[in-house]
Amino acid sequence: MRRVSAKAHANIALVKYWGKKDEDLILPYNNSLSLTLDAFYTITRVSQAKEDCFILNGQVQTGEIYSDMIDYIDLFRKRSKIKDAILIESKNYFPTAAGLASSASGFAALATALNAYFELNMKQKEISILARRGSGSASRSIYGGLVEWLQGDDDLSSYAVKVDPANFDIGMLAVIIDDKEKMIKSRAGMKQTVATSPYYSVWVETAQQDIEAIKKAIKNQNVHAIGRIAEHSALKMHATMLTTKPAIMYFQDLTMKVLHTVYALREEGVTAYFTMDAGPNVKIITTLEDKDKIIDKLSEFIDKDALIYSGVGPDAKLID
Ligand code: 2P0
Repeated sequence: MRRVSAKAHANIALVKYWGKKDEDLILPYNNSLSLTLDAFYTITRVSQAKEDCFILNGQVQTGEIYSDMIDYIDLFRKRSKIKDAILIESKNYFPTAAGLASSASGFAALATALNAYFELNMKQKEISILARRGSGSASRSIYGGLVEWLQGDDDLSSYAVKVDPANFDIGMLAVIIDDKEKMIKSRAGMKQTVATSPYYSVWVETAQQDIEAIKKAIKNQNVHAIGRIAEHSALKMHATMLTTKPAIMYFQDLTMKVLHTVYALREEGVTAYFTMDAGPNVKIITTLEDKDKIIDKLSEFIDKDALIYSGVGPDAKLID
């Protein structure tokens, strides 16, 4: 029986993606840039089957999730001589119910596995394009280190590239404030922001400056400059969310307490900068050297299990 498995790691954007100029192809309005994380990953196995089936974290998927998955598989199957029905078994290995997005590592692992299963022989660039068709941020999880998603202007020009392997001391401390399903999913939220936020045009206009600045900071391996730019990008993205009609507000009381603790730690000379995605959880950009100082301070009011540090993760790859 034919069978392949792949592993891909999650990523957190330092310069964020928020809003699509093409919703079908998933083309973003701006380039984004992320750090791939070692501690969070997905393993996906694809095997020959009598009929298509999708099992996610042990649960057979039905309805729209299943039919969307068939459409996704067909992107690969149509290009291949192999026309097998397949079983997809995908499992997220996140240390707790992390409340972190798993669609990035999920579609990156799946695209990597489907490329091999259907013998398409695609290179990483083409795999990134097809990962993007599943979920925008998945385009970036094809690579380890620091990765830029080039927005492009059509299907073939929108893909990720590795900017830097990040062979220096940088990592992220995930602070899990709420692991429940988010209020508003990213896909619906960003659509509403593009349609109604008066700040959206400013977001698009300034994103490219952030990309240029952070690439310079990366070249200099300057974690403080990287952190400053990332924090600013996250706050700008949340400003577009807050000014969406109706408002999209992911901040909770505890979120605010964590953000102010980051400011206080920074005053004391600790390397700590925050970023946030479409949810109340905070990720703190820091170093292996300083992470314990942050954990000590945050564990005064947050459970230690909810504080997960991760270093830099590798490229998506096939595994045995
Ligand atoms: C990012 N996020 O750059 C941004 C920041 C959340 C906030 O990419 O519709 O799951 O599948 O392309 O990639 C989450 O959105 O959305 C995301 P789709 P995706 O990481």
